[in-house]
Amino acid sequence: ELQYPDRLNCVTELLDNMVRAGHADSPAIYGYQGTWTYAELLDKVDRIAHVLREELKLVPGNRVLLRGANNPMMAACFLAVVKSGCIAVPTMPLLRAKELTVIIDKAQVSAALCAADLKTEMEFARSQSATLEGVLYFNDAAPDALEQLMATKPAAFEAVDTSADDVCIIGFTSGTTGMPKGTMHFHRDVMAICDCFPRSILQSNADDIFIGTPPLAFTFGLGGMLLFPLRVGAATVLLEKLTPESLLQAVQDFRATICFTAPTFYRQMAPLTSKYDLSSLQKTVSAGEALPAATRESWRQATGLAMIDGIGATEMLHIFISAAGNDIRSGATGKPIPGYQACVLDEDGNQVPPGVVGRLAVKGPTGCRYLADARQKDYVCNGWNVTGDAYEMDADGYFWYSARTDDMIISAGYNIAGPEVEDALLKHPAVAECGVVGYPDEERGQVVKAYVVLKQGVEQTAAMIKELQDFVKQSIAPYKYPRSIEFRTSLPRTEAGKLQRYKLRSAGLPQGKE
Ligand code: 3UK
Repeated sequence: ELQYPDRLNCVTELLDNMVRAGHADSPAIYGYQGTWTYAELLDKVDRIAHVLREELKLVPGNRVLLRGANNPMMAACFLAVVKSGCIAVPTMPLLRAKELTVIIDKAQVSAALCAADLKTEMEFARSQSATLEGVLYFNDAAPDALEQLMATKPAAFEAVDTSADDVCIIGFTSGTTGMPKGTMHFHRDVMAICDCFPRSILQSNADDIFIGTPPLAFTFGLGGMLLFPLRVGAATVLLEKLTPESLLQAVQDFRATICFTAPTFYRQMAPLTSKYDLSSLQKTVSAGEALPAATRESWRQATGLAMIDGIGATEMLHIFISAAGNDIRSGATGKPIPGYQACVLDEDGNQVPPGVVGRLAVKGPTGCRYLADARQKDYVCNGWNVTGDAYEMDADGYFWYSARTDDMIISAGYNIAGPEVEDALLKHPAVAECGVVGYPDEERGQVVKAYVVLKQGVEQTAAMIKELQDFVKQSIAPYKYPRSIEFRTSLPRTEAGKLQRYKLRSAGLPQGKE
């Protein structure tokens, strides 16, 4: 059981106490512009906290929108907001004004800290909002920029004495359908995620150097790229706009030891690894979507590393099922990490026996609290968080991913999980990426349709379609093979690297069909 004091500000624990505990001169944040030690990070955070209180007139409980790519100032702003007892509302850099407006309204945001390169959309959103007043820009040389105001403030700020169960983050889900949902998390939850996955699965320590792609606005990135390293006195490398090549280069340049990214990035990096010195790398974490066995295998062949897969969700703040080392079973996500429980439920909410596919439900130190959203009752039932994923548990307690429940393909009465077909296709040497969805069909209801990106130099021919279909029939039950295959040069993905299946489903449909 994780125990935290009733009065708790997570930034005191993650930053002030680490400086006090001897990490003042340890590197906290690396980048190509330079390094910030823990003491330097604390200095910035305290000055920003003064700006929030004295210039923006914020009081504890106010919601503060955060916008920016992964960079040191973005991290400092997040920590300052939470240290001053306010609630951080981080937003994905690519969101447009319309989506921002929805979030600002929903979270009743009163101020924003925004990277200067995202000013246009920010100003537009501000003009639409009744609640948002103060906006300050950082990474900016203008005389009214955050940096200039910080320079006038003292580098000492006493953390606001928050309760362990005061909300400190409202994380928004990317929500492909309907309104984005805000998920509320407490100071206690921040500590809990730092003390679960990193301790039992990663076993990270002060010598680690974290690196990766997930934005700090995505709780996968907020944990992996900022909170987890701070908790143990380690360093994080914060870089914007990473490509598979530049991430590998950065692993080499900063001698990173732990990498966080999505399966598609690992697939793209695997064929390039021989050009870089990756000898520093010890652990690689994959999350955001299912890790196909083919990707796990190609990564192992390229680097010798056993990928750590983990399923997390914005609702749960971070990863709750995972496995590392000898506990890894290729194809399975893993077991509930210590502190969490998981089970599989049927449509009526009853537990199903091992080997039966149903809805994944989890329970633990973190959980779902939607901000003013009727969908809360669908996500939390009898104390269990029901994630919307179809999973199966085996007799040894391992959890095997099947598909998102709303992505299951039903063809001629069969339930077919797109990711299983994707995994089969990815084992073919000509396939770089693929996405498998259901396509409406008069006779079968739906047919399995695959969108395939071929590796460079492979020709898009009818013979290749036939070859891929035969290949799938040989590796999984033949009725699952894609009756239709369409070649693409890329697939639609979110900023976090998740395949946008709804876009594939509506691609090529007659107008107005979905
Ligand atoms: C899917 C996975 C299979 C699954 C997230 C780590 O992805 C994160 O949060 P989101 O709210 O999406 C949650 C949904 O994504 N998913 C995530 N990881 C896996 N499916 N295998 C996986 N390893 O459908 C889940 O319900 O965007 C991931 C940490 C924090 C996060 N917020």
